[in-house]
Amino acid sequence: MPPPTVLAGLVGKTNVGKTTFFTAATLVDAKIENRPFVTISPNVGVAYVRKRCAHVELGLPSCDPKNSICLGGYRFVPVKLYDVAGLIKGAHRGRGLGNKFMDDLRQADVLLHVVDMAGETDEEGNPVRPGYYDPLEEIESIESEIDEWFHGVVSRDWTRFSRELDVLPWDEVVSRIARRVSGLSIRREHVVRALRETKLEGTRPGSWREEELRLFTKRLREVAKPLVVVANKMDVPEAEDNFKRVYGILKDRRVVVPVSSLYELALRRAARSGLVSYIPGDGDFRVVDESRLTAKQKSALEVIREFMRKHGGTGVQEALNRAVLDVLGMVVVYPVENASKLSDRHGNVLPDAYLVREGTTALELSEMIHTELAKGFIAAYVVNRDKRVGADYRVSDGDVIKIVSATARG
Ligand SMILES: Nc1nc2c(ncn2[C@@H]2O[C@H](COP(=O)(O)OP(=O)(O)O)[C@@H](O)[C@H]2O)c(=O)[nH]1
Ligand SMILES: [Mg+2]
Repeated sequence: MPPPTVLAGLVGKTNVGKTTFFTAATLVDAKIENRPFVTISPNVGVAYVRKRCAHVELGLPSCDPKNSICLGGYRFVPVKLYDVAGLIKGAHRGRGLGNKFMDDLRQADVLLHVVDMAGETDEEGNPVRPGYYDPLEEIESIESEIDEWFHGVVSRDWTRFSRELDVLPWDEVVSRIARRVSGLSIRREHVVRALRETKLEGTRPGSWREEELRLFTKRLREVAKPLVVVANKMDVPEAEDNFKRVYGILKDRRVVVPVSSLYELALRRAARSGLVSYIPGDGDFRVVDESRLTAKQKSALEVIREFMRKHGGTGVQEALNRAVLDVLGMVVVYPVENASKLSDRHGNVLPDAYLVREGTTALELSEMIHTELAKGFIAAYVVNRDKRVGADYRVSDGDVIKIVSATARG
């Protein structure tokens, strides 16, 4: 079973740019064979994290990606992106599209909270003049909405549930809690961490007061569904001051990325129609043929270039990368069958890039490649480090790995 696909959910109130971000992030101009990429359903699509491709690191001229894309020396590894229904106050009580929203949220591994940094939408998402609404308020109210929902789900019928726990050994207590929240894509290790960090480890859940239960559910939400702030609409002048202030307040506890989804969308569309050459995540782009551009297009592109110069890009790719690579701590590894050609058995060079959790072992990786391979696991050969390792080896970012197995296929 290949590694589970990471799910990132775009959350936020209405009119902040979720759909613009979603459309931009899932619009990739690349020749892809038989891949169910781009939009899976109206609000589920494939976006990518971007890493230097191993073929560049290893000094090879090119590669033959199958499960991912290589553009300009960067490997784009797919993740699933949800454009979640707009969230409004009271959604956790089923207001608006509350229930649909919460269903989408259940599955997410990480949340991209899209915020209108220009402050041109009020609490309910209605347009107002730029600078009118305080984005910090938006950040806090959406977060507490999510926390409320989460608390409601986890603490349902808690009194009865927790009494049953009190007679069990601690290990079993943790397992029962983990089982209770497994439908929210929460793993046991998340539960363990949240209990430890709230100093509730080893205590009797039946004796927790309401505030201790709240402390636990809040921490569990933060651990299992971390939020990254997408400070969107940074191209609007009023956004600048808001960003400085919000960043100053949040920087120690949140990843906050300045973004213009609008500019990224414009660039990806221009790239698709062949007007510019642009690799998502780059700090600049190139006009392919000046003579095909109208004066209006030219000046629009210049404005975008100016923005990118200031921020190092449009921020869309950066937000995805920070969420998946930094906040979730995922790494990219390249399994190969043929260690000398760095290829699969058909000679495709570096065909697959797997996005896996940091700390994944060589044995776990072999299970993701093929269960048969894992059954006969003998050792792994880390090609880029020229090192033979055992089942417990923890993979590092950029590893090219050949599994040596008694049951190897082919
Ligand atoms: N200036 C600016 N406008 C944006 C940006 N992203 C989205 N918008 C505009 O904000 C409005 C709402 O965008 P939409 O993506 O539909 O928001 P959603 O309701 O959160 O999905 C549209 O008019 C967009 O063009 C951005 O980065 N900059
Ligand atoms: Mg939308």
